[in-house]
Amino acid sequence: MALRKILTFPDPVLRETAKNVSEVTSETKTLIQDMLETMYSAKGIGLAAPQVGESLRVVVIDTRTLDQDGARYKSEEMTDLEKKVKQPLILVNPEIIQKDGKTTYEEGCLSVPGFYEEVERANRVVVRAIDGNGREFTLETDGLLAICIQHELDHLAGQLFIDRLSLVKGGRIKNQIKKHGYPPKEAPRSQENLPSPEKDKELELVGVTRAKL
Ligand code: QAP
Ligand code: CO
Repeated sequence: MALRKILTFPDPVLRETAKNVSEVTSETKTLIQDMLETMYSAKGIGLAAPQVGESLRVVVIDTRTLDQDGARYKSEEMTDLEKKVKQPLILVNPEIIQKDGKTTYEEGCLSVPGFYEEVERANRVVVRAIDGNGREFTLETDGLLAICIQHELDHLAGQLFIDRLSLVKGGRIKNQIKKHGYPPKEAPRSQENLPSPEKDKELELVGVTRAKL
C-alpha cells in the first residue's frame, strides 16, 4: 500500500473526463487500496481517482470518518438509508440512475483545501456501480453519503464543487488560489506546543529552556 499525491485545483488532470475501467484487475485493486489509505491519511470522506492523477472512474468513500475536531462533518446522525450501506464504499464505473429532492451542505474538497461553501445537491440517489471485486450492484441512499457520492461523481466528469457556486463566489475562490495559492495548512493544534523531549532539545539548541518561556 502507498500514499498517493493529491492533486489540487488548478491541476488540468482534475478537468479531464475519467475513463471507464474495463476490468477490475490487481492494478485496479492496488489503486483502490492506495486511494483508501490516502483518503484516511488526509482525513477525507471521499476521494476520486482523478484526484490522485488517475483519470479513471473509481471512487472511494467513508462518511463515517470524522474530522479530528469532530466538527467538520458532524451535522445530523446517519439516516436509516445511509446505515444500510456498507462502508468504506468502493464505486467503479458508477452511474446515478435516479435522484430526487434537494439538500444543501457546506462542502469541502481535498483538491481545494481550506475552502468550504454551501452546495445544492439531490437529496436521494440510486447508484449502479461495480464493487472492488468486479461485481455489479445497486444502492439507494441519502444524507451525507448521497451528497458525497454526487461530489465524487462530479470529479469523474472534471467538475469541482467550486464550479457549482455562483459565478461571483466561485470566481473569487479560483482567482484567490491562482494569485495567492492555498492558505498554510494548520498544524494539529493539540500537538503544536505540547512539552516533549524533542521540543526541549530544539529549544536547548537556541539557548532557551522551557522554564524561561
Ligand atoms: C467531499 O471532501 C465532500 O479542505 C469529500 O483542509 C465534502 O473529504 C462530500 C478535507 C463534504 C460531501 C461533503 C478538506 C480535508 C476533506 C479540506 C473531503 C481539508 C482537509 C474533504
Ligand atoms: Co472533492
